[in-house]
Amino acid sequence: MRYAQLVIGPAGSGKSTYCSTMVKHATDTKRIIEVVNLDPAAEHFDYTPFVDIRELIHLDDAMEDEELQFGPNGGLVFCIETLLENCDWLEEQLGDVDDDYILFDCPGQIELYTHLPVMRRLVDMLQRWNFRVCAVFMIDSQFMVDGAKFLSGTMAALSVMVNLEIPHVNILTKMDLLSKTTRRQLDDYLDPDPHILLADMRNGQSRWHGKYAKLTEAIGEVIENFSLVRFYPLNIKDEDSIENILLTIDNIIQYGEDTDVKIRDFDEPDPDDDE
Ligand SMILES: Nc1nc2c(ncn2[C@@H]2O[C@H](COP(=O)(O)OP(=O)(O)OP(=O)(O)O)[C@@H](O)[C@H]2O)c(=O)[nH]1
Ligand SMILES: [Mg+2]
Repeated sequence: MRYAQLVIGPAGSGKSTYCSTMVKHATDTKRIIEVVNLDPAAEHFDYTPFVDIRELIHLDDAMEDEELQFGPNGGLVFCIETLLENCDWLEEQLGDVDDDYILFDCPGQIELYTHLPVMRRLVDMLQRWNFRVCAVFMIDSQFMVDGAKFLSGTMAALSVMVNLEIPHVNILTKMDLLSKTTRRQLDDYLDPDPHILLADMRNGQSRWHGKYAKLTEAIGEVIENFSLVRFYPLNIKDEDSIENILLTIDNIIQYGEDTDVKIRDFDEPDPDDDE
């Protein structure tokens, strides 16, 4: 079995920083985690990519081509489609190593995840190659500290979940940038009770809420009834926080399960054996 995290989320939410943080943490704990850069427009990141889409196609190739003449957004979709058409290239680059663990650092164009089929096709491909894939959706914590923004972030997370249909974890990034007071406020949002959050909106002077109160409440009920959305805070300056996130995702994709079983067999011998 092989293991993959599909690191996705809006522009600037912290995807590439997350990848380099995880690689560093893995090295410190004697684990190997590789990163594949899937952003054809990336200019800078702090990790050495194991595979880099820019070696196949760069965003400039799509934008500067006389015939294609794409803008930045269409160009990006074109690049990902080109990657899918060249799946042999990706397969060869990834090799075939059992038990490898790879983070896919994806572009920040939210349409790729909410309604276009390209990422779903990428997931299908990875699954065919024996990868167990978890979607890791980044949201900037600074945009999640009031009811309306929370609702909007939640809806984005939900549409990604529905579009990709794979195990999914939401990460609140940049926790180190929040003040202590704001961090405390954020607690209400981590395991959200929509009633409390919506009550906040109702009590505020939101014109939106006045007009669309029933809609907002219906959305709140969907979130609650399906227990779909939960957020894990990540502070990249705190090793425990990084380790917790990694453990959570490892459990979801059942990384290291075989090793656990072996250890358990050794630690807990069958009592009948003594007789
Ligand atoms: N303080 C702090 N800054 C962060 C954190 N994560 C990201 N940043 C900063 O936020 C900016 C964007 O981070 P990136 O990791 O490039 O975000 P991205 O999601 O890969 O962005 P795109 O690929 O352009 O969509 C950079 O200036 C980072 O240094 C964090 O946890 N803490
Ligand atoms: Mg990036």
